[in-house]
This record gives sequence, structure tokens and C-alpha cells, in this order.
Amino acid sequence: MKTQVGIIGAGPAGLMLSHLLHLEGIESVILECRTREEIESTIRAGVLEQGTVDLMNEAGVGDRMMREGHLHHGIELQYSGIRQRVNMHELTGGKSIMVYPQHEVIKDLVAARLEARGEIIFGVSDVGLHDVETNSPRITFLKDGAEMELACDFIAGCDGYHGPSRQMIPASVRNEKKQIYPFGWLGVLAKTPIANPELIYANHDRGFALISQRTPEIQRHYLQVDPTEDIANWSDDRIWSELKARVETDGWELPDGPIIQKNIVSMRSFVCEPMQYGRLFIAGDAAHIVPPTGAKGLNLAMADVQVLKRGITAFYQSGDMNWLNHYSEVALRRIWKAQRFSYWMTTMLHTNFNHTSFERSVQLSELDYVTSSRAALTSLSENYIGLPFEWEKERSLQI
Ligand code: FAS
Ligand code: PHB
Repeated sequence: MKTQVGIIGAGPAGLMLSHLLHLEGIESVILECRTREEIESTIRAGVLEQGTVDLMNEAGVGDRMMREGHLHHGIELQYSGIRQRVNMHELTGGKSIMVYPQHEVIKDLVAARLEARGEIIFGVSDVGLHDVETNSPRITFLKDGAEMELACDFIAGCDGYHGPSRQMIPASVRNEKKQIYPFGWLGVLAKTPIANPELIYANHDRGFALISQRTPEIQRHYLQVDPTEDIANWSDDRIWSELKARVETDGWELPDGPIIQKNIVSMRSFVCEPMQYGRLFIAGDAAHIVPPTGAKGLNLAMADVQVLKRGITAFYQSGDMNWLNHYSEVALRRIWKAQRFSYWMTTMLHTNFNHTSFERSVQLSELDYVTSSRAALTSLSENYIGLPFEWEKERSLQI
């Protein structure tokens, strides 16, 4: 097989890249190890930045999102039982976030790719990358037991944190920076009415809690737990009593109901530099992981592929490799800002049981300052809503 861009992974990064390239008349083939049903039913992120919402609409795949998603103009922060609304819409000059589940985004992108006769090969295995430092990289893989090869001009590694692509960047040039947090998230999907019009991020002596949402009937909530905890120790009753205790505030009751899914994930920050090696470009979770407190994971994946699409388009239009050779630099500027914000939200909102009483008081005072300062709330809002792309500034890199 031959194509222009070989893409490994049909997550948000791989699917959106393939679609954006298609809109530029550039061919691609996506290789995905799981089935269509599996990728369309994986419960993950739920918050889309303004920039991701705009991208979905500009790329012509936003109709269902606009119909079924929920635009939010703010979030609520809670600490010491005090709840404070953050009017992000007002503080960012009219921007919003969209609550629309990641697996619905996946469904919309898969449908758009297949409708445009795009090629997604599901259920592949033994994916191997070859000759990435040459101008004719290849991907080998098994499909239904048959050995296959995809020749291409570029490989986009969109295969997540555990995928093979990043490992193709030699250790001698690969610099991996990471931070592990002493916190885990117990996430639940529950059949209850919407608990609150907007998301609630709550800090409590017992730990962090996040009240989110999915549909009018199904809600998504998270509890800070020890990352080594066993989910078997968490009965539904224990989960509800802990959630209620942490988000308790005057005259407000968290509705409970049947929990239909629950799991525990650990939390880390991770960045791989560079994100390019020869004709291999990695994007999304293959290159970076953020703790979910800042709701940046999915949105960073979408941001990376917008930069990559620009570079690949410039190459096919004029043979110019300049944008591509700056891909890593341009993408990492935005990634590190999202890493900083996610790290800050995580350390400000989670309760660190190793903290001294002095450190705990500093944390509570930070929450007090942030929720009472217009400047601090504006900074939080512009980062949460999503920092604008600085294409013009990138252009100043004489790209
Ligand atoms: P993805 O991991 O989504 O996609 C990679 C794709 O590559 C997958 O479909 C995988 O099957 C495929 N693949 C892997 N290895 C392969 C191989 N060898 N061959 C072929 N295909 C291969 N973010 C939030 O903001 N909120 C959340 O609540 C949240 N929850 C999360 C929970 C979990 C468990 C995880 C892992 C992430 C979560 N995230 C969350 C972050 C999440 O949204 C990611 O940032 C986002 O999925 C990244 O998208 P991609 O980079 O496309 O990677
Ligand atoms: C979610 O709804 O899954 C969600 C929302 C906000 C976050 C993380 C996860 O910060």
C-alpha cells in the first residue's frame, strides 16, 4: 500500500489530522489496533476548549456537537464549603467551553472520514515503523494475520502514551520530562439528573472532587483517591457519601443514583522533546500527558494536529519543510503552557496529605486569593477556555 501520510492511531489526534489533511486534498491512511466499536465507546474526556469547538465547526464536523453538546460560560470553584462562580465568558470577552464527550467526538470524526471514503484500517497488530530518518518511511503491520506494508512520505504517531511511535525517536535525542502526583482519580458514570448547571471543582480536607456531566440522564464525577487504591474497596454508597461530603455547601444537595461505571486512574505530567525525528511526527498523548484537572488532554491533541497539518500542507504546496522543521518548537510552546496550567490546577485543588499545616494554610489562602481577584480569575479563565493560537507570533519565528 502507498499513501502520503501514514497515521498510527484513531484517537482524536489521528482522526482529526486525517480529516484536516483530507480538506487540503492530502491523502492519509489510519492504522488502529482496536475495533470501531471499542474506540467509539471509550469513556475519557468531556470538555472542549473554545478553539476545539471552532476547529470542529470549521472542519465541518461540529453539527451534532452543537446540537447535543452543552455550552458552558463558567465553572464553579469550592473550598472550605464556599462556592464561587468563575464567569469565564465575561472574563475572556465572550468565550465558552463545550461539554461534549470524547467518544462522541470520535464517532463524528470516524463518520466523516468514512463518508469521505477515508481509509481507517481497524484491528491491526504488530505495527512497526521503518526508515523514518529517510524521505520514504514505511509502516509494517499485521491485518487478519496477513503481513502488510504502508509506504508513505510522512508518519504521524498518534498512538497514545503506550504506542510504538515515540520509541522510534532515539534515546540519544529524546528528552522525557515527567511529574508523578500522589493523587489518583476515581471516576464514575452515574444515572442521575444534572447535578449543577456548570462544573464544580471542589477542594476539601478529605480531598478533591469534580462534579461534571454528560447528558440529562448520565453524569460524570471524580474523587481524589490514593493512586494505589483498589476500586473493589469503593462501594457505590461509599462513593456517594464521600462525594457529598466534599461538595457539601449550604442548601445544595448532590443527587445520587445507580453508578454504571467506575474506575481509578493515576495522575502524571509527561512531555517528550523533540516531537519530530526525520519524517516521524508524534502528536497528542504519544508526546505528552497532562493530569485531567485542567481538562487539556483532548484539546492539546487537537492543537498539535493543527500545527502538523500546516506543515504538511506547506510541504505539498511548495516543498517547503520550514513549518515541519519547526513543528516541535511551535507545538511545545503551547504544550508547556497547558502543562503549567494543569500542574497549577492539580496542586491548587488536590489535598496533599503529606503537606505541613503551614503548606495547607498557604493552599487555602491561594484558593481565597484566586477566587477573590479579578486578575487571577481572568488568568484561570483564559487558560481554561484555551489559549489562542499565536500563528502570527509563530510567523515571527521567520518560519
Ligand atoms: P488516544 O490515546 O486517545 O488515541 C490513541 C489511539 O492509538 C487509540 O485508539 C489506540 O487504540 C491506538 N493505538 C495505540 N497503540 C497502537 C498501535 N500499536 N497500533 C495501532 N493503534 C494503536 N482528558 C480529559 O480532559 N478528561 C478526562 O477525563 C480524561 N480521562 C482520561 C482517561 C484515560 C484513561 C486516559 C488515558 C486519558 C484521559 N484523558 C482525559 C486524556 C485524553 O483525553 C487524551 O488526552 C486523548 O485521548 C489524547 O488523544 P490521542 O493523542 O489521539 O490519543
Ligand atoms: C470530564 O467531564 O470528564 C472532565 C471534566 C473536566 C475535567 C476533567 C474531566 O477537568
